[in-house]
This record gives sequence, C-alpha cells and structure tokens, in this order.
Amino acid sequence: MFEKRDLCWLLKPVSKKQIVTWFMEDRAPSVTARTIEREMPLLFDGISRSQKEDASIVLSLAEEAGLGDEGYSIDKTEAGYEIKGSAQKGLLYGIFGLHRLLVSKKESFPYKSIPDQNYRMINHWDNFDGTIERGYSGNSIFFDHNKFRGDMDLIRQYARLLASVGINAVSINNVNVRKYERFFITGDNLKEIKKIGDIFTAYGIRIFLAIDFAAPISVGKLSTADPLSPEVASWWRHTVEELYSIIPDFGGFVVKADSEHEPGPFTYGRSHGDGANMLAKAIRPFGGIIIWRCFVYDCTQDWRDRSLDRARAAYDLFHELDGSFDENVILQIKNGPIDFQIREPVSPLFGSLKETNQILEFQITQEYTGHQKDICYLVPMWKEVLDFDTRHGASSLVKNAVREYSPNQKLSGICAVGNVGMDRNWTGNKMAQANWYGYGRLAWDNDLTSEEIAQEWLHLSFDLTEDAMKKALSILITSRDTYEDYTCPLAVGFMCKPGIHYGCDIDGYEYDCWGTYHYADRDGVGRDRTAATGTGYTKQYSPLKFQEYEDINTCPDQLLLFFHHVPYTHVLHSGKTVIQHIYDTHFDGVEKVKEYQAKWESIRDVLDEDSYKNVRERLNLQLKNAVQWRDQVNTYFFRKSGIGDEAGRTIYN
Ligand code: BDP
Repeated sequence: MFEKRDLCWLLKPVSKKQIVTWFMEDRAPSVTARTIEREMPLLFDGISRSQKEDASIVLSLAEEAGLGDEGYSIDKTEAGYEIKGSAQKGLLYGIFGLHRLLVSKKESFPYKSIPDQNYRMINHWDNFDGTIERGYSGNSIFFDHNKFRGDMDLIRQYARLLASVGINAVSINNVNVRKYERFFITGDNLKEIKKIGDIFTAYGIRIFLAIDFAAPISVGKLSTADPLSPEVASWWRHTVEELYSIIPDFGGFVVKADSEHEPGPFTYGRSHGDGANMLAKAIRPFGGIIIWRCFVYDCTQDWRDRSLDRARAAYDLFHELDGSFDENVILQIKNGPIDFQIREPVSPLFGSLKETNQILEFQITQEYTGHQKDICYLVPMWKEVLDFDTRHGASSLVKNAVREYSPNQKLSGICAVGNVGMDRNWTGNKMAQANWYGYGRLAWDNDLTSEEIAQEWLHLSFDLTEDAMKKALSILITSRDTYEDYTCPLAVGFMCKPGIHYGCDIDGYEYDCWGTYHYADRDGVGRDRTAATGTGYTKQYSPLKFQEYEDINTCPDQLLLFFHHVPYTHVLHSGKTVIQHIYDTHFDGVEKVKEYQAKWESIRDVLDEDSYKNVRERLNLQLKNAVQWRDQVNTYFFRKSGIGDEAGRTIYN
C-alpha cells in the first residue's frame, strides 16, 4: 500500500456505492495486467474482483478499430462501466481515465480517448549526488549521495502518477552527464537501473539514460570518442549489448552534445549526423532509440564575435541535416530558439524539418518561470506552442508537424524536463503539481483547454466549493501572464540573475557571452533579428512567418523585442508606447499577485491545512519577487529613457 505523501490527483478514491466489484479476463496476465490488479482497489476504494455477471466495472481486451496500443473507450452499462482497450496498456490508461472522469465530475459516456502523440516523455535532470539541476522541490527521488536511493515504493508512486496522466517514457539522469553518471551504462549500476526500469515497465513507461558522448574515453579508457572510429563504434556496441542483456526493455539514450561544454562530434570535425547515427547503429539491434537534443550552441562564441545570434544556432545546424538521420534517431527540439523563457517565438525547426523523427521539448521545472516559488501555470504557454501555425505545408500546426513530418510517427511526440523531487508534495509549490499533471494531460490530448486541465487538477486535488473553484482557477489561468507582466517585457528574455535564474538582474547577462541580450540604451530596447538590418534570424521561418516577424508593423506585440530594436516611444498595436507598456505591466503584475494572496486567503476554509500554508508561504515569496522586478525594471527603463509614467505612479530612482 502506498504511503500518503501529500494530496495528489490519485489519492481520492472513487467511493460510489455502485462500484463494488470488477472483472478482467486475463488471457495472459502481463506486467500491465498485474498493475491493473494492484490499481483497481486503490482507485476505486477497496473494490474487489468478482464474476463478470456481478461486476460493475468490466475491463475487456477487445480489438477495436483505431484504439491502437494505448487508446481506450469507456461505456456506461446497466451494471456500471465497461472499459475497452486493444492492448493491456490501453486498459491501464482506461482505469485511470475512469477514475479521473468520476472524481473530476466529467461523466459523459461513451468516452473514447486515444493519445495524440506517441512519445510522451519526462526528462529528469537528476544527478547521482542527489541534487537536481534546476530542481526546486528537494533532492532526487532516484539518487542520494552517489548511491541509488532505493526507495522503490516512492518510485512506484511516481510511476503510477506518471501513467495516470499518460506518460510513457522517462529518462532518469541529467543531460549534463557528470562524473559518476557516466558509469550508469555499465556494471552494477545497470542492476539498479533495472530495478527502477521494472517498476516503470509495469506502468507502461520505458526508461532512458542520458549519456556522455565521450564515454568511450571517460568510461572505456579509449583515446578517442570519434564517432567514425571503428574502435569507438565497437565499444558502444559492446556497451549496449551488456546493457540490454540486463535491461531488455531499455528505451535508449538521450544525448546533449557540443553544447554548454558537453563533448560531442565537433571535437573530431564530425557532424551531429555522424554522432547520432553511430550510436543509433549500436542500439538498433535491440530496438533502442537515440534521442539527440537540438539545444546545441557555442556558449563562448560571443567572446569572439558579438554579432552572432544564439537564436539561430539550432536551425543553422540541424536544418541542413534533415533526412540524414538513421530511422531510430529522434531529434529533440526546445519549444523556442533560446531557452525556456516566459515568452519566446516558436523554434523555426518545427515545420521546416520534414524528414526527421522529432519530439518537442518543454520545461515543466520552473527554471526561468519562478522556481516553483512563484505560481506560473505553464499549460497556456504550451498550448500556444502546440497550436502555432508554422505555415509549412499541410501539417503546419506544431502539434501536427512533429508527428506528421516524422518519417516514423511512432518515434515522435513531446517531452519535458520534470519538476518533482523529495518534497512531500512532490513539486515544492503545491500549485506546481498542476504543471506536471497538465503536461501529461496535454501531451496525451493536445486539444484540451488550459481551463479544462486546471479544473480537472483542482477537482482531483481539493474539495472546493463552486466559488472557491472559480477563484483557484482564476489564479492558475492568469498566472503565466502575471509572471510575464512583472518580469521580462515583450519577449526580451533573460534579465534574471545569472546562474540561478531567479530574481531580477537586468544587465546580469548583458555584457557576458551567453547570447541573451536586451540591447537597452538611451534610445531604445530589443534585439534586431531581422534580415534587413539584424541577425537574419527571421529568415529561418517559412516565407509567411518571415514576413510577419520581419515587418515591425505586423510583428505581434508580445514578441516585439525578440525581433526588433525599437525606440521607447514606439507605439504598440495596443496603442501604448513601449515604455508605458513596461510601466503598466509591471505595476499590474504586482497588483495581481496581491489579488492572488487575497483569493487564497478567502478560500482557506475549504483547503487542507498543508496546501493552504504551502501556497500562502510561496505567494509571500512571489510578492517579494514581483515587487523587486517591478521596481528594478521600471527604474532601469526610466533612467535609460528619461520618460516618466503617464499615470504618475512612483518609480524609485
Ligand atoms: C538551460 C539550463 C541548463 C541546462 C540546459 C539544457 O540553464 O542548466 O543544462 O538548459 O537544456 O535551461 O541542457
């Protein structure tokens, strides 16, 4: 039985009187069937198995057109419910689905659900010492002081939460592979990884590892990691063979190469195609996958030439490699061209890559979006990305492009950097659970609305009155805009404290080498990325999007400073000048956080004590953060521009 960590969306069992028994015909009880056995009484309050005739939930494995391996349907019958799946995994998702529908009061049958994306993955950035890169919820659930933590119950709880929202792949270690993690692919470590993998497998989740591209040197003691060297290829073959002899259902490798000081094929004058394909060939006989990240840029280039543009890097490198990757390679592309900012345009690789398997990468952990101190519900941002029209061909929406333009659609989908840790409520800020839950739900069903998802999560997590539901929902739904309001205006990005990425430091990165500049001076602000006078980044889009972004008159306000350098007096489509927009949003942002505090206080009575206190404490931190951002940003731009606030509010100087 699972220890109760904190209210999570599976901890409310359905206790409808009519649900008393269940039935499943097990032709060949598989791992997933055993998981279903385990889950049914947990989800449906003590329910036990009985004869089909008396059963109120019947699970039938029946070939049904279009359901595929993972889809399911639920029908209401006289006796109760019938869940159908063409495979056991579908039934597993079906019981989680029924639980969700009943608890979140969305009963509407018949109900059918088939995932929109095939890969629905989470990347952990967990280190073996137990820390988590960009983790804000305590230490790793997998590792502790360079040992495997070994808390299998905890991992099982995690796996069931993941499966309940449809996640089917997880990589467990940091993409920046440090000293000890390099050895994950060998020896006794594999036995430990298998234990974790077995739990995941039971919940239909495949396990992946991030690897060090230079492992032939660091682990194998070879003199090179050149992907075209026969001894390197053979080292990887043997390593992979050993790995699969221990973990036969292992998913594959995630690779960050030639980026932020990680090693890669460039060291040997080879391309990323050479690097990825060499690994792909080694792992292919075992059914493994290479997930190769496109977050590749030279983080020292600006010391040599400030006119280069980091935003261009991924497209410049990978676009010309389209079609040259082996069939078991997937490219993993961050949603934007820079790095998970509160607002960025969509990466120009989407839609333009047409012959390469691809997955879209989001970040659930709130690195640049408030460290899970500030509430920032990210589903609205992710939806914008999925619904973005690249204007490339027939499947031009990002959600369709990643699938339809992947030669093997089974090897396409979405992944995201996870946000859980050892904190009792998993995510530090209770409200950040909504991002984790929401990510899974959205990756499965791309057409759910942000409101629907937030509402589901609130129903599953609390017992709210109608009024309290409205208030909590309004906090979540507006929180991304609020965070944007008090932080970086008009997609200018960064302006955060270097290194930690929380709190305001407007010039923190400005004169450094990281390629993330706002170019604010006495006349104006923003990076000119146009083809006419700037870095030419706009050219990476389809002709229609290029025109839209290139022309200052059609470029959306929200993205203005990402694409253009404009005077402070430039008038936005909204009718406001840029400087007035900066002042207004920053004053508003702080007021909104105060409203959140008042709303949270007003629903105190219907909240459990832990959640009430947890979010109250975080809201206090959020207010402090928002005030600091407001004052620094407003003062900074007042000093640069010399233009005051039309409304005459106080700007500290
Ligand atoms: C950036 C993080 C850095 C990660 C990197 C990545 O600051 O810690 O290693 O992304 O995606 O956002 O590899």
